[in-house]
Amino acid sequence: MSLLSPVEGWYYKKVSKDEKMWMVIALILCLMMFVWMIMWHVYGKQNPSSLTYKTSTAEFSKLSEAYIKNNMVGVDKGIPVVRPKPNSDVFVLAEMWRWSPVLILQKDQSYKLHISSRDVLHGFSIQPVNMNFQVYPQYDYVLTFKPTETGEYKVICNEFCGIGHHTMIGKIVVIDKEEDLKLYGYENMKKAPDPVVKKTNEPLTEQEMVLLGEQAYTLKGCAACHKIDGTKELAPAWNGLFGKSEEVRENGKIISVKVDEDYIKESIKQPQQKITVGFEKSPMPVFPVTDEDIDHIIAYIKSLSK
Ligand code: HEC
Ligand SMILES: [Cu+2]
Repeated sequence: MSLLSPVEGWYYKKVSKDEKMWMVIALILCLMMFVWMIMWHVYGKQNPSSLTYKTSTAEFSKLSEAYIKNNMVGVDKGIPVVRPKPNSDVFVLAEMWRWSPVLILQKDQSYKLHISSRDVLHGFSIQPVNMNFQVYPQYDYVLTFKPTETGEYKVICNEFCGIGHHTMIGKIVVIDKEEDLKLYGYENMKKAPDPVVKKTNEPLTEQEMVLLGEQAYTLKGCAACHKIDGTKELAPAWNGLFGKSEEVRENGKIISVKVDEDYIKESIKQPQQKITVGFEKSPMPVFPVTDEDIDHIIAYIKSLSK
């Protein structure tokens, strides 16, 4: 019971005319907006035309890697560049911390983008047009996409995904004519490493090993963190790495090691064993690379220290 009991029958009091009018107006507004929710879906082109399939990270990685390897026309700062054919299926892989590949698309042509993540949740956000799609691991999100204006669009990640989140900036370039490539600096792109065809029984030459290593660096995602220009924001740089002594933390103690084949192998297979000083807070995840890949990568890292 409250201290003062309300006057008997207060709720029977008649609603005033003004109040009634506002209630009716509010009701009409609510109904109008309700109807528009449905109309926008049909007329407003608000909802993306998309399908979603279940996949696995391993399967999607394999598909996208094979797709990129076969369609690569160049490399832009360690990220493969692909120029898909109109109406084709295009694979886009999100991973800590990059979008791969860079896409060169033709204006007014349709493409079927398959987008998925290799690790955690990312957000595929095309700027400045502000189109946003969530990218989950284990789901293949199929987005039918038709660019209608030329230009260079940034793909940023709008789900916080770790220490390198802010560096996760991809690129979609939409061109109309062949000359447009010049506007974006793609007219003489760095050529994709030549695919090396193994001759029977003959061991690969050093040069071929280095090429395959560079290809693995680009395709397997190492380039997302490891740079070859000396910058080491997210991970140790690979240039000048081979043969140098480095401070690492092993079982809590700081020791000095020489970077050689064995150390590189161990760093890739058991990244947590010896953690490079300065990167203790974000050690490297384990990547699915084969022993063969590792040999190629070692050859590539060696070639960057000559
Ligand atoms: C998500 C970021 C990230 C990616 C992607 C990544 N690394 Fe690393 N890597 C690191 C960090 C951070 C370190 C240093 C800390 C440590 O030792 O774990 C490191 C260390 C290394 C080292 C030892 C270098 C040194 O100076 O001690 C090697 C070799 C290496 N990574 C190879 C690779 C290879 C090969 C790939 C691709 C298959 C790769 N990394 C992908 C983050 C990354
Ligand atoms: Cu992200």
